[in-house]
Amino acid sequence: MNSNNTVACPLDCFDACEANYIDEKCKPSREHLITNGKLCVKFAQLLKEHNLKSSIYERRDIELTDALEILSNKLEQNNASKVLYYKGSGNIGVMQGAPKEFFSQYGATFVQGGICDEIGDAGLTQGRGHNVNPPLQNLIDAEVIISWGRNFSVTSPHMYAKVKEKTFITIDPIATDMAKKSDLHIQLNPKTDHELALLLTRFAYMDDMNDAESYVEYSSGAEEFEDFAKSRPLVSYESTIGVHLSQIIKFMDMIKDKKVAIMLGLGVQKYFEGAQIIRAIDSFATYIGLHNKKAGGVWYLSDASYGYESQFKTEATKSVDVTNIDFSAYELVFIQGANPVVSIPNSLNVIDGLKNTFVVYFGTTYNDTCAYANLIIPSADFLTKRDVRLSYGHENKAISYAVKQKNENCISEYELSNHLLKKFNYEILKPELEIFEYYKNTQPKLPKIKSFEFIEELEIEALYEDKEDDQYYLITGKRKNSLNSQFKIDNCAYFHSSSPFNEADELILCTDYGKAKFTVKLSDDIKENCILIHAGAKNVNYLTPNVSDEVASSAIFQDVIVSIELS
Ligand SMILES: Nc1nc2c(c(=O)[nH]1)N[C@H]1C(S)=C(S)[C@@H](COP(=O)(O)OP(=O)(O)OC[C@H]3O[C@@H](n4cnc5c(=O)[nH]c(N)nc54)[C@H](O)[C@@H]3O)O[C@H]1N2
Ligand SMILES: Nc1nc2c(c(=O)[nH]1)N[C@H]1C(S)=C(S)[C@@H](COP(=O)(O)OP(=O)(O)OC[C@H]3O[C@@H](n4cnc5c(=O)[nH]c(N)nc54)[C@H](O)[C@@H]3O)O[C@H]1N2
Ligand SMILES: [Mo]
Repeated sequence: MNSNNTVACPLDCFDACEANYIDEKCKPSREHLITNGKLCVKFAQLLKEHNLKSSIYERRDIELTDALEILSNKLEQNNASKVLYYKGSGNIGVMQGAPKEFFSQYGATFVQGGICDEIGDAGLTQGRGHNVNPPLQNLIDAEVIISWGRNFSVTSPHMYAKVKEKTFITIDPIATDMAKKSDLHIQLNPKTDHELALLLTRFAYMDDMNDAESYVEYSSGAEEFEDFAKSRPLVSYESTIGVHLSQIIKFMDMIKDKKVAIMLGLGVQKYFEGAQIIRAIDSFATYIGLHNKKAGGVWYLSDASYGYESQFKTEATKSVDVTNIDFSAYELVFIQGANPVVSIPNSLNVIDGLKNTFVVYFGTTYNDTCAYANLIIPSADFLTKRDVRLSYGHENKAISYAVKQKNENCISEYELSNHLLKKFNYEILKPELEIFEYYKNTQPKLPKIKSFEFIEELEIEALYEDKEDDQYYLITGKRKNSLNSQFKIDNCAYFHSSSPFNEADELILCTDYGKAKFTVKLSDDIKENCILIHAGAKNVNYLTPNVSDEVASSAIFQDVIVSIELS
């Protein structure tokens, strides 16, 4: 144990908060810039979790040493490429990377692509070479903040608290908490953000807001982008985006001559061509001169490990797209800190596969995926292991010391990895303290944008062209009191009250990829043509495509049209 008493919230969130462990209680840190003396409801839920305290083999409690023996025997007996290593984001401390080093030396198959921000990351990187946010101070110094496909006040409440007095614009099909707090809400149709970006560029051109001076030295393709934006009749935009032009005029008025920040979120990129969509938005941002300024800029889910050298050597020899894994094709599947039964697309495919392989679950709690696990190994919880939390929202990190004695039946990611590395006579990890100190003490410099390629054409299949009047767009996003599939889950499907359904109706929803039952809830926050089902809802991913996007091998949860099965 260490005399230092800070702990980092391990949850997958932009904020990356810090607490002090005093008298066996976590108190919000007052010194940590982002935490600023407050912790959120999700952190409180995390402290109330019933953590696993015993290993389980074929539904019977066993000793940890026996569980480790079963695991290493199985790994020895199997062909390495028939072993799949699957890591989720239940804890996003850097030490979660340790098992990767074992599984890569062993030669397991890894998962490629992702189910989170990867499509947007690829799009931003195509345009500007990296995906790193500007300094937090630029946000604090902005005058107008545009929350674009991001539920800013809900999914990063601490970052929001820093800037809540600013003028806000929200671009979202749902009247989210953030939209209600905004001076302007552009309630567009899903998957039309690229069209909106072009329309805004056209208005910016007409309003003399092209800030060529700011980008001319480091960019290419600005003229082509401008011509492209001007090439379409204004009226056609209005009908496809579903937004009146008067709102666009108001938008322009609100941002003209102002220091503007765009907070981009996952909403714009959960589609097959999501990378193109986000690039179109970033091109608009460049056109009006938001990059490399002293205030404002464009934020997304930043590459949190930019500028750090990975302390875990990982070289995957074989990998498979996360969106369409046939789990049954592997003899052993090792799942760490994830709940794929609920969180990855196409639950039917996932469950069928997991039933037909040997599943090892390594995590803190008994989640939905544990029902299909042959062997469960309890991971040490965040209060009992040393770690560093980097953030994808801002440049501040959070430090975690082991402030509590670990339960003797649990094992940390670092310990499990070294145990296996030794067992297989592989090279072991660097000392834990050395890795910890490296991440704690390294302070990478945030890069400027040194080159930018405007997007010059778009090839995007519109969802609105396929949708019939009695069908709906699927919106699936985060909820205030839960963290993905953890804590209090809401399994309902939300419709606008003008829909033909009644509160509490049970409906079967279908897509080209599957179907499932949901209970109806009515809310006028939902756009008439949309259904909202939260992330973590048990059945939502029965509806989603087991198809990857076009560039990042990643999940396209919202590239579907939903029909109602008539009984
Ligand atoms: N309370 C809470 N906070 C969280 C999480 C959580 O589960 N709960 N999860 C964390 C994680 S893992 C992540 S990755 C981040 C994600 O944080 P956000 O980026 O905020 O994620 P989402 O809620 O998925 O989507 C954001 C918004 O996009 C909107 N949207 C959907 N489709 C479209 C579209 O086509 N265009 C536009 N413009 N908007 C659209 C949705 O209505 C939603 O309000 O949040 C983190 N923070
Ligand atoms: N339909 C739909 N699906 C989505 C999304 C959506 O918006 N809509 N969002 C997607 C996004 S952005 C994300 S990031 C994913 C998240 O999906 P997952 O990566 O599956 O994450 P969680 O659902 O949070 O489950 C994480 C599990 O990690 C375990 N855990 C917690 N702490 C630790 C620890 O310290 N060590 C270990 N070994 N285990 C731990 C807990 O038991 C928990 O059940 O879901 C995606 N799925
Ligand atoms: Mo995520």
